[in-house]
Amino acid sequence: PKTIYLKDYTPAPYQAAYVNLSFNLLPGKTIVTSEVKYAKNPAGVSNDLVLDGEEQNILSVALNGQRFESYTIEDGQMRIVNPGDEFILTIISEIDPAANTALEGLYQSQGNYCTQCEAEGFRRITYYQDRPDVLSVFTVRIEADAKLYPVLLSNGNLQEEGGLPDGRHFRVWHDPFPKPCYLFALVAGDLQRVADTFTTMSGRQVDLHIYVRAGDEKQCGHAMESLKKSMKWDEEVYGREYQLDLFNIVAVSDFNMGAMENTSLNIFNTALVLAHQETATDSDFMSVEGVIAHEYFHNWTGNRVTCRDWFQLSLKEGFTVFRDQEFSADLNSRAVQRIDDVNGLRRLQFPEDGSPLAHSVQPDQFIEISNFYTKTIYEKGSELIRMQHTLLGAQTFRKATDLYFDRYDGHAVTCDDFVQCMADASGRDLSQFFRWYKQAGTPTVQFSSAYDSAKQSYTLTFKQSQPDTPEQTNKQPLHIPVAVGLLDANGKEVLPTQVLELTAREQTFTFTDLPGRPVPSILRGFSAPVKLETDLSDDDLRLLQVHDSDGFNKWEAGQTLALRTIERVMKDPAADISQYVADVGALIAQGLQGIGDKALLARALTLPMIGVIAQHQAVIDPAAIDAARTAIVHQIKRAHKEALAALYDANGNPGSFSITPEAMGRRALQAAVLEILTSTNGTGCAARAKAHYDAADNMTDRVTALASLSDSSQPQRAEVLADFYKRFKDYPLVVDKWFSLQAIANREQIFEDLTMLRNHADFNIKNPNRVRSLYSAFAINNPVKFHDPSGKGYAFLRDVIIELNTINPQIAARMVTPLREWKRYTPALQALMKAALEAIQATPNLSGDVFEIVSKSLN
Ligand code: BAL
Ligand code: ZN
Repeated sequence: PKTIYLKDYTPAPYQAAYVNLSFNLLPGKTIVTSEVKYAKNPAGVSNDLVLDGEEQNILSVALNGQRFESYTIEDGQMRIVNPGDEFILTIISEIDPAANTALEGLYQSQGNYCTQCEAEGFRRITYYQDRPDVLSVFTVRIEADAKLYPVLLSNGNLQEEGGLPDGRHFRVWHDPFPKPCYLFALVAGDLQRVADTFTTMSGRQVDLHIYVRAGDEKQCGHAMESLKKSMKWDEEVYGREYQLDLFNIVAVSDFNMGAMENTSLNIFNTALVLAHQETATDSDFMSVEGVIAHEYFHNWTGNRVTCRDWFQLSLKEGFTVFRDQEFSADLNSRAVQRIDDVNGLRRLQFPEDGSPLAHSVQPDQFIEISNFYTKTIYEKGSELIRMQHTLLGAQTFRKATDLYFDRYDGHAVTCDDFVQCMADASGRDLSQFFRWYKQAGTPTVQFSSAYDSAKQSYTLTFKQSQPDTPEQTNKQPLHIPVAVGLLDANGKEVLPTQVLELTAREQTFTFTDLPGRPVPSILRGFSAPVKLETDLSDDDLRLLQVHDSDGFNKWEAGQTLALRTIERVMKDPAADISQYVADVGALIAQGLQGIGDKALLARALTLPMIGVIAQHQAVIDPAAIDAARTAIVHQIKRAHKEALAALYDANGNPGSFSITPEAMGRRALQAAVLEILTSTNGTGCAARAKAHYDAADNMTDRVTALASLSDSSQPQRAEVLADFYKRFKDYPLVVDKWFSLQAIANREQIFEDLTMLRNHADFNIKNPNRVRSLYSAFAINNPVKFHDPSGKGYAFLRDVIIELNTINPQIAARMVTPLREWKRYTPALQALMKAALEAIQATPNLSGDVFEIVSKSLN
């Protein structure tokens, strides 16, 4: 496999004035005719037209209407030497969507046709310059059997439609906005349409259509509402209006990603469209809202302004994640949103940043771009945008994004161009800030404080450091915004939030006129994606946990106390943790008095996950972390059983379902309390969890009950699982949950369970959702059994990666990631993880996708 470097970028040799595509969908094959008018790009450095193409049989090539054979094909590229300044190239080829299990290009999902072209799927449809800086106007004709495929869709507006002989029909779609081919989409199928409209800020009416399989229509309401809210939010917050008269969303069951932002024809994984109280959890509802928004927001951040090359992926993804996170924060609870986003970052991105696969937000090289749809590009990328928002302030940031859209609408640009707009609009020098894009690894910020009572002044000293990462050492200091507030000894805020800017390795800030030693609230709202090393005492943290006006830091103080307690118990299982247990009791008491937000209390009562705790360990031993964590939960239960039961009862189901933040907060609080109450897995626990299940009128409560039973050996576990399957066996997304809830069980029989699930009639290796529901759930969310000392967990994952390597290389490569941090584990686990990676590496015909992840992991 070949490495591609950012430094080698040169503009495309040819521009495409228009692209006319014609698809004839036939049984067993699809004939694709592509007619493209090319013109030499004045900025190009070569005279050769080089077209990417894979997995297709060329039937004919014509240049300006004349049969043409003077081309070469080598390594997936067609080369035509010096074809002229302007010409029309027509290529007719044959592809086989039914045989396409990689789910890239044109493929079939449950009989319907759909496409996935980002990043490099278009080359599996026709020969083309498959790169994002070639923008063109697409016209697409689709012809198919009218009965089997009544719905024929592509990007843009419907131009023509009609019947044809032999029960066939056709439609022609035209997208007037030039776009890169990765945004091309086609759908042909037997689908039902749910329709609504949105009136834009300039008064234009846009038709909104969601297409799903018959029977799923009643699960589309939430997605439609989310779409309308997204369109309005983008107008209000960014001044961005939708440009076409139609916006389509199509839901498909077989999809590698969550969703795809193809211009005016978003294609979604059903998991991120369908939502109904009986089949979707609160977290599913939130994901649907967030991802509908994310894909819609791409219309401006990604589509209207696109990426010059794939090294700039975070230009659109980081910015769009930031936009969807802020949208969700505005619609729901800002503090809860931030806590959940940061938890995700710490659990999934920080490990990536500390692994052999660490890469910068604007990487310098890759082998397979599909491996770079990572937490770093997306989530850390979003943090980079957030920091610029913090540094500039909301108003100037908006001025800068206006400038960005004005300057680059219709262009393919770079992360550097984006930051330059921030600099130009604010008049600030952001060259040091740009290091965030180039330096991989999670920085550490240490702080210490000193109070001078004579001078009534207080100093905060910060030191920043950057870890070495593959091919990057001796890194430069970063420009880090640290939001700080100060509280007095009674918890009263004496200094509201200020943003301190760290630019040197060590920096001191002085605050004056403080009659007493203050307690600092540092990194409010998690203002930078760093590991903060705090010298605050437990008493200071307790004060922040009760009084901080910043919701995130209030929670963070409690998590830091929990981490300290876990570390204490890991060192000494008999350690006295009564103070911590009493603190939790105070939180429960507050909850019983109805003080505070229930969603925040739920999060405060949840100890850090094993993956987050692991980030603080020099050598990771998941079983040891789990033992300490569980021992603490047991102590909390023992000390506060009655109060917890009362808190559980006080937050019972009121009988009318809604997804307001209050209702979700109540369910989350009951779930957090139930988790503690059922942690000992005895007969009383099982009875309590079963009662929760029996009383449930929604999927959130059912999943809460099942999660509480999953580690249990009591008979209720099997009863509830059987009932759940029987009720929902016709709902694939719920059957996914049934697989996951068993895969995450930390119980002795897990390996027999996994074998049973793998051999279950409902398991389907070709369906990414099902594969993830079993294998990712196990490898990511069952850390104790995945890292079982027998090595059985690693072997289970290894075998599916080898099997998927030829079926769906993208998904296979994704499955390797839980093994990549092998060097951080105990020597015995390291050896087993390494052996699993080596066995994968030794597989014949290893795909480029898997090769890249495995070989970098082993480096
Ligand atoms: N562009 C790939 C899917 C997404 O990030 O929206
Ligand atoms: Zn995206």
